[in-house]
Amino acid sequence: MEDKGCSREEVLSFLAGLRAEDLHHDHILSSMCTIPHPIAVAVHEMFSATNLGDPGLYPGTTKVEDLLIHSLGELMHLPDAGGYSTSGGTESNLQAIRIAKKLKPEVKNPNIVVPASAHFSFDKTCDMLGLEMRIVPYGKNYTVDTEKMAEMVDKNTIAVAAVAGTTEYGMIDDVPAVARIAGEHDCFCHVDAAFGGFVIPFLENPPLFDFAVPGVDSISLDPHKMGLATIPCGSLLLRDPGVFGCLNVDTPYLTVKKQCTLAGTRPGADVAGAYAVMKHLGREGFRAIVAGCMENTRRLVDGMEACGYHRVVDPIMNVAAFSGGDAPAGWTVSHTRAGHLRFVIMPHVTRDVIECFLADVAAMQA
Ligand code: 0PR
Repeated sequence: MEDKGCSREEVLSFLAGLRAEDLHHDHILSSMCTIPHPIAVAVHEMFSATNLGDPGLYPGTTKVEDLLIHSLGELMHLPDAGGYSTSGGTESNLQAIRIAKKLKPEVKNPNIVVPASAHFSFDKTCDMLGLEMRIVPYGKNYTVDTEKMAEMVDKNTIAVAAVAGTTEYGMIDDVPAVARIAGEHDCFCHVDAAFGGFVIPFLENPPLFDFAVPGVDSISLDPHKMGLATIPCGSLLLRDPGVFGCLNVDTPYLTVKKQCTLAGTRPGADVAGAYAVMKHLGREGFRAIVAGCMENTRRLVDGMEACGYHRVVDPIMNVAAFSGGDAPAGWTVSHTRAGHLRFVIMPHVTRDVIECFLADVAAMQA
């Protein structure tokens, strides 16, 4: 930091230059984040000075968090679910598994059993909590093989997880079967719907994946992905709100005396923005957005197959993966661990963007 500051114009212009080096959203075809809804941006600014870590100072913002959690609970078929807003799916998954561990203090060598699709946040979680991570291979359609999962669970298993909207292929595990396994072994059942939570409820014939499934204990659900909120808004929802108490630490000098969250200081800005988007769009608005993303996903699949690529699975969400070639230069597309070309058709990936991309694919092959 210099001794003497710069003018506002100078600072803004310097930073605008660096921001201009970022890739443009209309060429990013593999991100699970998107351009936030304008109402989220406006509300983010309105709440920029708020800290949910000391709720007594911000009773209004705390009510907004409660409203957001209630809306998310409703979306997951349990309006009375407990929850709090996290810094994204990683924190939600970590906290869910921390709870599972606290609930089984008698297990000396704990393990968790997760699908091969599990996001790398589970690796971090196991490292931090000293857990063995047992990875269940894929069954059909890149979903977890639940028969194998049942064989891998034992008396030291503290939790099993299912993914509803896998990061690489957008698939949905058989959550009722995973919850049954958890029930039979008396362990915790966590559903990672960080991405799918804002997609699956708005599909035409959604499978059961949330608290409507008996035995699901917790859900990760990220407004900062398909919820069009500002980064880093995530959430962890619990069927039994009282269970959060097992994470409590004493916070004697704050306005509340106990805290179960991972972060101390927590933003209210993204949280209020997330609630604003849900209130503004309603289910109808989200249905329209998801329908648009699905239509664009189908167009991409048809266009890619016309160019000789092959879909790896039939997309059921707005994620598509292909074998048979690479992407043309200038586009950001990622690869799955198995080497498939992977697309996430977020709202910023419009029909025009897809047509432009497909034209480049055709030109590359000509
Ligand atoms: N669970 C699932 C199913 C996820 O897909 C992700 C992230 C997480 C948990 C972790 O969420 P946070 O990143 O919020 O902690 N999935 C994306 C991924 O790893 C995140 C992402 C988004 C990565 C945009 C890159 C990017 O440009 O691909």
